[in-house]
Amino acid sequence: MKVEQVIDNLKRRFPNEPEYYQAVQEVLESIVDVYNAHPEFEKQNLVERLVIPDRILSFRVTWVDDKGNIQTNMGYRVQHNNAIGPYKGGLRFHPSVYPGILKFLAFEQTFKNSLTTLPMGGAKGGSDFNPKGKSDAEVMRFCQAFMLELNKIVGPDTDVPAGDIGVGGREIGYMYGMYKKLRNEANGVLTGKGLEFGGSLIRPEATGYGNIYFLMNMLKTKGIHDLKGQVVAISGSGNVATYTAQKALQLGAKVITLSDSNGYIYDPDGIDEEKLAYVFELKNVYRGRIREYAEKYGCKYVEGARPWNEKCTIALPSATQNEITGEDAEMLVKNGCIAVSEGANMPSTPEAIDVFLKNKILYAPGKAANAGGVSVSGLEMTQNSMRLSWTREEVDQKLQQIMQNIHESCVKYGTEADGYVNYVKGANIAGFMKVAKAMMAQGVI
Ligand code: NDP
Ligand code: 2IT
Repeated sequence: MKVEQVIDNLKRRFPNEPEYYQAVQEVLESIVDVYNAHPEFEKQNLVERLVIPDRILSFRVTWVDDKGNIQTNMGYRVQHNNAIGPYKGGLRFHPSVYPGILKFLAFEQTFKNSLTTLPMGGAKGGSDFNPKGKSDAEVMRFCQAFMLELNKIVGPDTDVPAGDIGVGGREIGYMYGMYKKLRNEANGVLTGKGLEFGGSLIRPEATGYGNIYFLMNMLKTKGIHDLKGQVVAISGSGNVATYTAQKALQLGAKVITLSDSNGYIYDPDGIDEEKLAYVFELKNVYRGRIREYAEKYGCKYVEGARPWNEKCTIALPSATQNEITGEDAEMLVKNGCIAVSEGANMPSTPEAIDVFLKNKILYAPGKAANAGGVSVSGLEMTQNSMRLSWTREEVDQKLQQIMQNIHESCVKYGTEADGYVNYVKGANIAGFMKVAKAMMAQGVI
């Protein structure tokens, strides 16, 4: 395999999809030596079969807004790879959604899901629908119209979507209702469902909690066993960011920042339990902006910027892709940051990753660190199949064990000659090997 050649072919076949090339390039650069050490992989052209999605469904979504106007959006589902289990991955509703974003996310998801130890393939979907400023009724009508098409290719043993940016419990509920209406089947076709109808305890918390569990595993390798004295910068203020903050607080950290797409707040006193409860309400009930936190608590708000210039010892990017540039990374390291653990998918640019690795800080890529979310989705699928539900403690215990296992896989495949653990390499090789072996065993399909 020649990485440049594979990327050039992708660029020719799928023009103007930079995030997709970026994700593929990072993985291929990590696995190229292992791949080339297995001539049977090249003989089966495994690499092309692995980087190109199995199939992509695109569709028009038509819905009626509150004023009676007829609106259209694009909807997509990218089914990337099902070598190790049913397609699995979230749905993103955001104006920036286009096939290149979903292809990068579905590609990443395949390796992430492989790392979880659970039998799940990789997929991603979504729409360029913008939920901001829409009424509940508009969101419901959009979700119903979206499921009218999506239902044709999903199913509990085929493809199991969940949430991502712009898709949380409310949207999953509306989509699940429509799926049942269309198919007359009550099953585990979606994860992240409400607790009353098959959802798993800890699923809302899982990505954030899982990221902190992964971080603790990394810190343990440096003899650090809690977060007392650590100053934590978090970006985002949605599902992942808020539960990350909650678990970090429980372990004694001082959390100083949160953000949204308009700007970030810096609270030098730390965001405590009470202030965090306000953020949950602000985000989930009023669907407000993080600026309102600064107004309520009288702290600094910086419009149009990300939090990475603030001095911290741990950074947990939890908003979106490419939100940490090379310059941001330099600043983080200069300010004494010892660990970066990614709640978001691909939040660090390639330049930022280089800075973290060169400075040999603890750096966990999203496909390892944020795998807790999809892991508990996998546990939700298991509970649905068995038609029972586990307690909070049981699910949390399983989540902790999975994050520990992922950490061990990264250490196994990512430890370098000088003892430094390159978690990027570790996660990519571990994730790849399982998918590759499954594909080889199943023939040319
Ligand atoms: P939410 O929609 O709940 O929250 C997203 C947060 O990120 C919001 O604060 C949002 O601000 C901000 N954000 C979104 N897009 C941008 C942007 N382009 N620039 C700046 N800020 C932005 O989503 P989640 O918390 O679920 O997802 C956050 C990240 O975590 C994503 O990368 C997602 O792929 C990843 N992830 C999510 C998992 C899950 O289980 N939900 C699992 C694993 C990873 P605003 O309100 O202004 O848009
Ligand atoms: O990026 C992700 O792992 C998710 N958005 C969660 C996917 C899932 O199926 O729970």
